[in-house]
Amino acid sequence: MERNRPGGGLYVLAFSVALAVYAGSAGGVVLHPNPTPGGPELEVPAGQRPSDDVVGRWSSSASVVALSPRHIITTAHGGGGVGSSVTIGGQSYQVGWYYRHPTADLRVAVLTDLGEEPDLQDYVDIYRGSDEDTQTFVLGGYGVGRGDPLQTFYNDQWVTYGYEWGEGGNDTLRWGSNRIDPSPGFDLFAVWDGPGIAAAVPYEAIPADHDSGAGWFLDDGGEWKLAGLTQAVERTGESWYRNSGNPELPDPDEMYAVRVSTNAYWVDMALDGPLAGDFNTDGTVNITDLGALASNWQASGPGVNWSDGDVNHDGKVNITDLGAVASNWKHEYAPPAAATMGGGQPVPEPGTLALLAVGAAALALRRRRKG
Ligand SMILES: [Ca+2]
Ligand SMILES: [Ca+2]
Ligand SMILES: [Ca+2]
Repeated sequence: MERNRPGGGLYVLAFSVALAVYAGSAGGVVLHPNPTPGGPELEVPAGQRPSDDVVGRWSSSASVVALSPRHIITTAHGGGGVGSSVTIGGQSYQVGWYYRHPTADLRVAVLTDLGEEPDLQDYVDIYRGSDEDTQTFVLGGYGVGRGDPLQTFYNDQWVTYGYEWGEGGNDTLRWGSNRIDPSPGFDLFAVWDGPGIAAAVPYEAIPADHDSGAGWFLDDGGEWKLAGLTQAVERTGESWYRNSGNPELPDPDEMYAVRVSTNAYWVDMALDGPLAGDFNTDGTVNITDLGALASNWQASGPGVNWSDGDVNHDGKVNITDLGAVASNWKHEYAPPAAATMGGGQPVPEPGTLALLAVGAAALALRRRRKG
């Protein structure tokens, strides 16, 4: 069967203002309905899933997962900048700044508060194993959830082959489940099987709009760990589990998540804080970072981010930030554990000399970009 692949027509669960303003409050991931008329929603029960306070939402766009008292992680494509709001654990915070992964669809944001420091009580560690495939995971997200059934007339009766997405915004958290299927060459992968299919798990679910950045959690010896972040689904606006032309045939929609375990080093670095001046968070302070700073030289405003060259988070890119680049010039990030094992820190270069060299290079870069 011909399948779409990420980057080749898959629907990325992106920011959607239009959906956010609709009335109504369907929510969360798309779950199959209870076959008992009037029965409760078939949602993963409390006690078999992480705490509700672990998953939040980034303004009216994506879902997020808490990793520390003040750090959240989500996909990079989900939208929302510095100063936008994140609601998690029953509280709203501001995004102070965020770190964007140099290649993967990931970013870690640091929350700030207008009054006291954020102190999230519930958060999870990341999954560090490489045995995700075939494991059953729990999926939590603030997506739009299930809407009306999609039906086709077949063998003298109406048969449901899928569901439209709901029309709510991202105001409701819902918990589903699924099984990770092996998919060589891709990150985490699963399909939305129909009820009664042998491969289906209890509370079989698929993400919908606003579930970008929603967590795929694995039970790691009794502790919930973050294994993936929802990135894309096969179809937009609706989810299928049977073939629309012949509903006797299963046709489960695909879903994808960014794998966290293979990016563990980067996530740890983002939580620890990258080197001052490492604006693209690749672990080194070099000409690429200087270029980022140079192209935003003297920029100021509430939306200025770390990636723009703002080391000290004052909303300005200026000589203070350039000084940090100079002090760490050509330095490489070392995890805290390595530093205490006698690895030592790189010897700083003579500050003034480096600052002069870096400053001259910044100006040269800037002139070249202008010209
Ligand atoms: Ca499945
Ligand atoms: Ca860098
Ligand atoms: Ca600054």
